[in-house]
Parts: sequence; C-alpha cells; structure tokens
Amino acid sequence: MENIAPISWKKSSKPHLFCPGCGHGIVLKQLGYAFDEMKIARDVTFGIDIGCSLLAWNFFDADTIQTHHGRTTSVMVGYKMAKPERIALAYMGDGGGYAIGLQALLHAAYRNNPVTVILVNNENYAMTGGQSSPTTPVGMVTSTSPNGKRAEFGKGLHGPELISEIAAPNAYIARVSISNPIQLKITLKKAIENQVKNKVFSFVEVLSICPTNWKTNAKESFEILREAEKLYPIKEFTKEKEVEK
Ligand SMILES: Cc1ncc(C[n+]2csc(CCOP(=O)(O)OP(=O)(O)O)c2C)c(N)n1
Ligand code: SF4
Repeated sequence: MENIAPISWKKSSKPHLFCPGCGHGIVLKQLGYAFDEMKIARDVTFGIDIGCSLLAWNFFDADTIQTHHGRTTSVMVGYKMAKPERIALAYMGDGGGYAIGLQALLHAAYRNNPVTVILVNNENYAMTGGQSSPTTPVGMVTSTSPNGKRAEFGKGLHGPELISEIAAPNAYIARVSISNPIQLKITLKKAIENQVKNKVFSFVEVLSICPTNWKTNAKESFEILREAEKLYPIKEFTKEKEVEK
C-alpha cells in the first residue's frame, strides 16, 4: 500500500497515543504536509504543551521541546530570542492557551514576538478528564458541568478575536477547523511563512473534536464541530485589520 504519511513524520516512531477519532491527528498530519511542502522540518523546533498535545512529542522528525502546562508560548518566545534562525512553533490546547497560558499568549501577540502558536480548541480540558474550559459552549455537559455549562460562566472565549485586538497589524491570526484539512494546511503554512518572512507573531486556532470526553461517535462529533463552527467563525483576522487602515 502506498505510504501517504508526510515524510517529516518519524518513520521509526511508535504508534500514536491519541484516542480513536481524535482531531489532533488531522491537525498534525496537515502540519506534517506543511513541513514537507515548505521543506522546513530540519529548521523547526516544535514546542508542545502539557495536555493531549504532548502526545505529539515523537510525531515529527524535528527538534521538540516538552514544556509545562500553559508555558509553551513563553518557552518558545525565549527559545526564539536565543536562536532567531530557528522556526519556533508552540502547540497547545484551549486550556493551556486560553486559561493558564493566556497572559503569555496575549503578551507574545502584543510584543509581536516572531513565533507561531497553534492552538487546538476541543472545548474542554481533555487530558485530565474533560473538565470545562474557557471555550466550552453553553449547555455542553463536561465533568465539571454535569448539567450543562451555564451561561453565567461565559459563552465561550473567542481567542483570535481577543488576540487580534492587541496584535500588530502585520501579525497573522486565523481560525480554521479540522473539517477542512486543505484550508487547515494552507493556513498553517501562511502562519509559519509570516514568522519566517516577516519575523512577526502568528496564531492559528483549530476547531477540533474530542470523542472520548464528548462521549460521541464520529457522526455526533462532527455535529458538535458544526455547532462550534457557528459559535467560533472560521476566518482570517489579518486582512480585516489591513482594510481598516
Ligand atoms: C501547572 C499545571 N496545572 C495543571 C496541570 C494539569 N493539567 C494537565 S493537562 C491539563 C488540561 C489540558 O487541557 P488543554 O490544554 O485544553 O489540552 P487538551 O488535553 O484538551 O488537548 C491540566 C489542567 C498541569 N499538568 N500543570
Ligand atoms: S482525550 Fe480527546 S483530545 Fe485527548 S487524545 Fe482522546 S480524543 Fe484526543
């Protein structure tokens, strides 16, 4: 059978550890294709958060740094200062990026640090058992909202919208979904390219699925993803800023 895996994937790595049907695999596959097409696997340093994103530690034939929960942006900002010739990627979940790591993320955007942050939004703290996160939509049942999340606890944090308010006009900020893998790959490439060419900040939120904690089958998972796409619009935020100028 033809091997359709990205060549930047480690050929000798063990089978992946994600649950069956997890959205992380789709994100990482497209990221692998982006590495291949841009021929950058040797130039990338892949920073991963604590959370299910850490299960990507041996995916790529690329240098990888395992950081603490919520500290990936800060670690990769520091790393990039020390090694400006490297392409610094920070990979995390919505808990790591929008809760414990939010101040680091916002300040990296505010300072326009030349790193690329990829945040996989599955609307819960997946690795620790599906607790409610800043992006959990109203009504979603989680282990900390057994009767459904109440609106008084927030209607869902809109990260790219928040970040684009304080980011520099030349920062690249976008939201995509695993439901459109080609658009996902193109967006990841644009974000990485902005770091390499313009030496500025870039941020991509990827709407994803977590069948294990959502307790859903494939069809139900994608129904929830469609709802997420309505709550969190798929768009690029950079051009809008340029139009406003
Ligand atoms: C400083 C610190 N606080 C809390 C934890 C416990 N912890 C580990 S993973 C995690 C949640 C991860 O959720 P998210 O960042 O959304 O990623 P996901 O697992 O959904 O991909 C938490 C709270 C930790 N490891 N370190
Ligand atoms: S718990 Fe959810 S996010 Fe984590 S590996 Fe399983 S399906 Fe993926």
